Amino acid sequence: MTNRMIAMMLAVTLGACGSDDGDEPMAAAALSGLGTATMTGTATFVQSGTDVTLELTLNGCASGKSYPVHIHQGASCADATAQGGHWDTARGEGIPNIACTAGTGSAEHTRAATPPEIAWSIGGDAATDVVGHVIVVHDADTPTTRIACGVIAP
Ligand SMILES: [Cu+2]
Repeated sequence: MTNRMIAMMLAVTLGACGSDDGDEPMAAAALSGLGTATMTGTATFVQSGTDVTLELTLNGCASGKSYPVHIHQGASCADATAQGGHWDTARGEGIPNIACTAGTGSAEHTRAATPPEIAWSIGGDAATDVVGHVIVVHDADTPTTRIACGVIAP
């Protein structure tokens, strides 16, 4: 293999995974516990084409438990009123539960552009934009109880 070939391969590799090329919108949320809950977590959203992929990690969860998580319509984690209900109902749902092992757990979910009723975007049309909503983790045993929350920001 010539040096020129190696240089070309390197350029292709760097181009494919470059994080500063500006064409992959990103957003994130730092989750913290609600009330007396001490759970923390991170949520990152990356848009690739029309697909938006969420990666969510929890720390301080109870091993063996499975935690429901949704995007709620509100813009604040201050209280349950600010969080509101599930964002556009079905649009905020469909994220897999987070299974907790050894105090930590993670989930990944990719949302496609179709069906449009549940599509996500990052900074796109207001109807689909995840930014400004909150991501909420519910108690594993009492799902009506909200135990962690984070505001999704660019
Ligand atoms: Cu919820």
